[in-house]
Amino acid sequence: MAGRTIMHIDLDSFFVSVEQVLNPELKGKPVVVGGKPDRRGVVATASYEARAFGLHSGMPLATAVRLCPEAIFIEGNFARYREFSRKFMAIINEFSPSIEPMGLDEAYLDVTGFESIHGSIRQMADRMKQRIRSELGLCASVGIANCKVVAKIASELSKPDGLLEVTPGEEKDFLAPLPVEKLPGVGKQTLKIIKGLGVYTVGGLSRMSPRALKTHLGSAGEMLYRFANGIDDRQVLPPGEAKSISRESTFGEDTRDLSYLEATLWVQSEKVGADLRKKGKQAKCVTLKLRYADFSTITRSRTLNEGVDTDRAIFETGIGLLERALAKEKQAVRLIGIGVSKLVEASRQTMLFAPSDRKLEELNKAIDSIRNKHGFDAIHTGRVVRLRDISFHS
Ligand code: TTP
Ligand code: MG
Repeated sequence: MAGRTIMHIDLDSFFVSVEQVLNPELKGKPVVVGGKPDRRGVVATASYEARAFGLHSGMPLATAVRLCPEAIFIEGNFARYREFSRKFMAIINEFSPSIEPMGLDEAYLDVTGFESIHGSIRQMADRMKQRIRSELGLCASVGIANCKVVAKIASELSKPDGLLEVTPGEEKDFLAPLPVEKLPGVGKQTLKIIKGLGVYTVGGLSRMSPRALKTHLGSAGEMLYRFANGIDDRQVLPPGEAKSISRESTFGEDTRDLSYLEATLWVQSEKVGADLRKKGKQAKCVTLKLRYADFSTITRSRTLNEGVDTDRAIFETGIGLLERALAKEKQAVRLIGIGVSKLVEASRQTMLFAPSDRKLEELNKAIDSIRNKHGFDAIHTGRVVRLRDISFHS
């Protein structure tokens, strides 16, 4: 995926900064949001003045007050943070319609080609930072790179009030000296395993063989290998452009009754199919999820040559996967779910449908329109009689 430009933007000490805007007396002081220090609980965030004393998110409040007794402790007001977050997202959304918000105070933007509007991507980032400062009173840090993972690390390293651009081609050199825990996805457990291999830097990780990483870390190992080498094909996905649609249900009692499992799968397929058609998409992959009585969980996927969006196609693919899975496993099932992914735009005009498929499509449309008007339960197809006691959650 050559030639993309990705921006990652993240507000500095977000909760605390909002408090400082609302009460300017707090500016320039060590401030902690998370609760009063006589309470149990942890630091949600600390101002950079407080971080100088070693305070950080997740630290017990009792420790924070010991390290920095003069810090001002605030309970916090989540509704206010949400309001600032909404305005922040609205500002960056004016710069690009294609943003992917991550939590309250950060977002990715695909800004490929935007230099023609702003002179350079750096200038674009400067303008965004200025607007956020003048309209919200908040400071943002920005990372610019050819992929998400490098852009995110760049914004983090540039903090506070930073702007760091990684020149295309220099991703690996930029990452190499960093400690491995800077890579997203490296939690405590993973870090322990990686250090056990004698690897401490991202550069060290990038020189491992991908096979060895897979052996020690499973599929996460493959991802970390790519990240360590500055390779990350993940797209910027605006909300609503979901990558997958799924439904799952947990049974009141574990079961191996095939007709019961099938009936559940049918209702789920109808819901997934309806969502898919509402979005105008078709799916090229169907995934079945099963959790057994001992809580072990498996997923089984089938990739299809053509995109599908009928309930029947989703259901039948799911049943095939179910039968194969149950043939290998004797335990009862406690959870079943079905999902679709690899979504593509529905392109009916160019597809040749067998007459029976076209009938199915019409049937689905008719059922969708009844349910849009009167709710999902307004109409039931034959398979759901036995399902009254299952509660669905998506
Ligand atoms: P972050 O962006 O991780 O942290 P931050 O904005 O406070 O500081 P900076 O980006 O400059 O390093 O998280 C955003 C907000 O999310 C943060 O202000 C408070 C909240 N948060 C928690 O409540 N608990 C946590 O463990 C973390 C990491 C964040
Ligand atoms: Mg932040």
